[in-house]
Amino acid sequence: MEFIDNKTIEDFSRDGAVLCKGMFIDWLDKLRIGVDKLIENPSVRERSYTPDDGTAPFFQDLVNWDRIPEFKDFVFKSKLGFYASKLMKSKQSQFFHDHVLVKEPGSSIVTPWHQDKPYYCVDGAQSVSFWIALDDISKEGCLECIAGSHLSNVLHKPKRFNGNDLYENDNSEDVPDINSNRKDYKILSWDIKAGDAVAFDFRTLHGASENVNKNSRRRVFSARIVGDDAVFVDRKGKGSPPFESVKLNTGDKLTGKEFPVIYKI
Ligand SMILES: O=C(O)CCC(=O)C(=O)O
Repeated sequence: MEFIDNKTIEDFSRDGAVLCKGMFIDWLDKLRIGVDKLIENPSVRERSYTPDDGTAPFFQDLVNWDRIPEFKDFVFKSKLGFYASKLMKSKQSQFFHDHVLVKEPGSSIVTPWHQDKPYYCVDGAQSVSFWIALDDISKEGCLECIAGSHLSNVLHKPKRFNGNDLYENDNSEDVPDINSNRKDYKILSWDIKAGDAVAFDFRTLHGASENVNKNSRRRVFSARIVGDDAVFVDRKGKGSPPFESVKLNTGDKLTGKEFPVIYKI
């Protein structure tokens, strides 16, 4: 099946987000096994939140592709890099990182509106995250993306999902109060089936509700990829994820074993 046609590429360029139906359905079992292994044995980067209201936790962990074989297989053996190249209009795809987000049944933790780029040590206009659903997710519980927000040239202040600032002395603009003014925005969201992916640009404003489903988990594997124009940027803080082993300077081409090339024309 052809998952990315010209319309998908146009929609992604214009809106900064597009739904790719069934794109990774063949990888569901593997990714689910990988998530189970990760929860059993999380990394030092795990950042989970337990709500005060007694509802279930929100598990998060990042950069585990190199130690969870199922994730490594997915990154190198699936068509992830090929799809990313098409969407980014890039000759090559470089893996940036993986991010697992599991909202357990009924978890009340909301993902606040944010852009990913200000968290990251990478600059460039060619980027895509595939937010891959490992469970069916109704539209009310789906990732929401603001159409066109990737083109605004504004990078909003990154915060931890608990509201704490990511960087000290960060004077950048706060994310606007989107929820109080939802009618002013074109908000994209979808009814999602397990195996669907939402592809979105690192600059796109996005967020997600609590797990509206009391009976099922909301497991997501997010795969982040950059294109030909990716360069390292030092944002003067640890960033998220932190890449402590990377010793590049601002403006250097993003290279190193941390960021493998996974597709090249
Ligand atoms: O799944 C979520 O709750 C948020 C996902 C997200 O922010 C991301 O993948 O960048």
